[in-house]
Amino acid sequence: MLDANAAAVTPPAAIRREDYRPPDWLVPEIALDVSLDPAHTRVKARLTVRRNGEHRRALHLDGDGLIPIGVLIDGEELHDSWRMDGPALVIDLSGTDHLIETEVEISPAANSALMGLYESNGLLCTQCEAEGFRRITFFPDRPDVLSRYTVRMEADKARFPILLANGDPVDTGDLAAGKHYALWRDPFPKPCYLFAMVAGDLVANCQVFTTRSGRDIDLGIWVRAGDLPKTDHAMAALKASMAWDERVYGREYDLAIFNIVAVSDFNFGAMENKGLNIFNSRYILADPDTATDADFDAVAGVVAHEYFHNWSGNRVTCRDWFQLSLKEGFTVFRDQQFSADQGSPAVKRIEDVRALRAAQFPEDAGPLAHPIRPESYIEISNFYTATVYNKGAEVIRMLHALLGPEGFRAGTDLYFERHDGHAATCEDFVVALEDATGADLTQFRLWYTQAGTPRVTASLEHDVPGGRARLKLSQTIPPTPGQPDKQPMVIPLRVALLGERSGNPMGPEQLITLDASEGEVLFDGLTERPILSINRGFSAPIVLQSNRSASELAFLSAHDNDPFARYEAMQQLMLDTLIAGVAKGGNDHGPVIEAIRDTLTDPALDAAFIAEAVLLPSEALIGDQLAEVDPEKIAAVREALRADIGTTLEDDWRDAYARSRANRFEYTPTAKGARRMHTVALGYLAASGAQDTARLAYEQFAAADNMTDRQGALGVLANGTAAERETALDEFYQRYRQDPLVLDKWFTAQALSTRADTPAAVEKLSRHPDFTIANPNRLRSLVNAFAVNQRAFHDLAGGGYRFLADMILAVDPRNPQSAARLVPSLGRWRRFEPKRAAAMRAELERILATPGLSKDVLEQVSKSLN
Ligand code: B3K
Ligand code: ZN
Repeated sequence: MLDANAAAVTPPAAIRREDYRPPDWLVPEIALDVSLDPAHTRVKARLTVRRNGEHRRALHLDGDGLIPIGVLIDGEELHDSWRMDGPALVIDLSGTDHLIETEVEISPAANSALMGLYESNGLLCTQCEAEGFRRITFFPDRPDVLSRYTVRMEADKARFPILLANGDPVDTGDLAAGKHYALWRDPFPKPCYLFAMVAGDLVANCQVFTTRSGRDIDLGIWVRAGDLPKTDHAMAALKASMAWDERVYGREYDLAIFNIVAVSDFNFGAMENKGLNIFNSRYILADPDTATDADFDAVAGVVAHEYFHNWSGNRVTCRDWFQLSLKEGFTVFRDQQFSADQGSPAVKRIEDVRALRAAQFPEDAGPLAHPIRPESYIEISNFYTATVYNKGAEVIRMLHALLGPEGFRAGTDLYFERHDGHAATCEDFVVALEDATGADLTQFRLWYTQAGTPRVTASLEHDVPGGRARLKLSQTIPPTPGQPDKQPMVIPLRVALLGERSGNPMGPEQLITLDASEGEVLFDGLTERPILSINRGFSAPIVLQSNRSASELAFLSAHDNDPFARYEAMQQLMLDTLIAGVAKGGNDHGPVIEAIRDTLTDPALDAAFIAEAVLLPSEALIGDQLAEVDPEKIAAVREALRADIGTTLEDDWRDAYARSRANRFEYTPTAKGARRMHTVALGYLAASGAQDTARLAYEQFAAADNMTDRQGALGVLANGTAAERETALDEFYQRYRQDPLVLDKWFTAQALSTRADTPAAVEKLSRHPDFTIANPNRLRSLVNAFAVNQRAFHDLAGGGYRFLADMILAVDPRNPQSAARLVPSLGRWRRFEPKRAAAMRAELERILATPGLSKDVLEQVSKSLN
């Protein structure tokens, strides 16, 4: 029950997918004339509007916080013809075609929500997706209204020497009083969420990319002067993405110019505005001294993702926001394929699946579960989720598996051809795949409508003398909010049987499709006892329950010829061992330790893979397997296994540590693998309690010529109590205090610490002079990191829940999106043992009882309490 105060809060009405109606008015052309100034920016807009269909409805222009200074209808001030309806401007029009002119004044400097036009570090920039354009000017702010944009920008030349917008530059010139202007035109009709504008003192890394049809594209990555040396990696990734999209999807870039701007205050990773991507600087800036290998990978992945949106998102956009996964799921799949092609496909798949299990599976099992195409929302910003993005990508991956690479490519070709220049739906995408291949995807569509992670049970029975085996499969999909009953889904499972004696696969891998509640597959011609390898490559985003024993899992972890399946077998073996420890209080560490030893010493494996395979599942993932989470118990059981692995294999870890030491930084897959192994081995040495670990870690920290080794060592030290810990933290702080992206790492290392005093340390860090809730990266580096540190955040005596709720309440008035992103950590209260569950729920109720909450936080909190 909610308390009386909380119950009085009614969340704003939900918007429903089934209520979609085409726009009443189209806007074929828009001309903006923007006079930029941090405190007083004037925006004049000229819209040519056209009545869409036979109706008499007024023109409805969305606005958010805008006051019209002037409104002209076909050049005239017709005061009786327009009115404000809440934040929107409503205009009565008699004909089919009209010219509407409006003028407003906005203050980028006062915009702390970072939506619309805002100031970041002396720069003026925009973020319009999903509904930020209405904070700049009155407009039908919906993705199915596509317009040609002309943008004239005017600003003080000394302060804002660079003026950028979408499309092609048409004209520039000087004006009186130290001002100048730039005129940009974007020939491609686009929805307003793709509008962008940047003004500032920037320099560019400029290079040229020649497309396969021989067109030269001017590429520019714009940053503050000192950051230019850190842009080469992003530039290389951009060129690689452009070539990759031509080769793999047949997609060529269209404008003559492609610009990227890095900004320090940004609500998420980056934004695919047409011809002018705007990035959180953490996904552009990288050099070996300040960025880890993971950062380098993330830069390349996000640059590729935003670039790929030029086709999957911009040329073909979304009809409405329920279709978000049309562009996001598909584009995540595309960036995953790209990254796999650039490095190790197996390690990339492991990383992607780990991310899915860490972020999406809990979402699918909690109060905020929704299908990849949601049916309703209160605030669309809350639906940029792991479900829409990452599960969305898994759905596309299954289509790729079912249709095969050629069929899939024929389908995407048809999709791009058919819908180019239009706003499309997920249904359009599926229909294009069907039309191109003849496949029937009727039942597959359930992946778009049903939430929840399917549970698949697999058991193999065999009759070796008869040479036969029978694989029995069944599926259930747990209930999720609003969806108590589910229908069976189409689940593609890559399956192989391995011979226990030979260690070899018996026959080729098969793609088995389970599309009913139960299924059965027969194998014959077997010559030895078979061991089941299933959901290889994680062919379906499911939870697999199988009756495979510890020795079978250990066998697969050593012999499976699918590297991902080897990793999975090891993970399952570890999970089974850990869960037995939590549930029964006792477990046998032997099989895990032996399997790790075999992996560590297998000469056929590369270091990058080994380093992933030997890591234990996170505390959170262990909790996800249990009916009721007790974080202390989980941490204790996991620590005990870690210590045992560290101690029993100490010599192997020392060997691995010594073997993976590098002399000089190189950015190659082999060198990256070695660095990863180096820190993983150090971590296990620390877990063993070996006396010299702190010294080794500090030496690694001090001698490192790159951030991967330095941050790795700092992370290990941060968990301990040695004197070297404070020394390293101090040195790190002194060295990097001027570099915000690196200082974020300093906050995160402490927020992720396994030490008992972490809650108090985090509380103290939140009062550190370098901490600020105004910068989303800094907020995330401390607060989001703490909220995923299961043992620290859920330490009952630590006050973590109150701390997080206070943060949500402090951030919400300035930046609702940032605040709402903190809610799910508390929202999972039902998963925890009763004391913690009650304490978490009480904080949610306290938030809900606070007057003036944003729609963003209100939606997340009220759904979490339902
Ligand atoms: N499309 C943007 C995300 C916008 C988030 C708005 N709340 C970045 C991306 O997914 O590429
Ligand atoms: Zn995207």
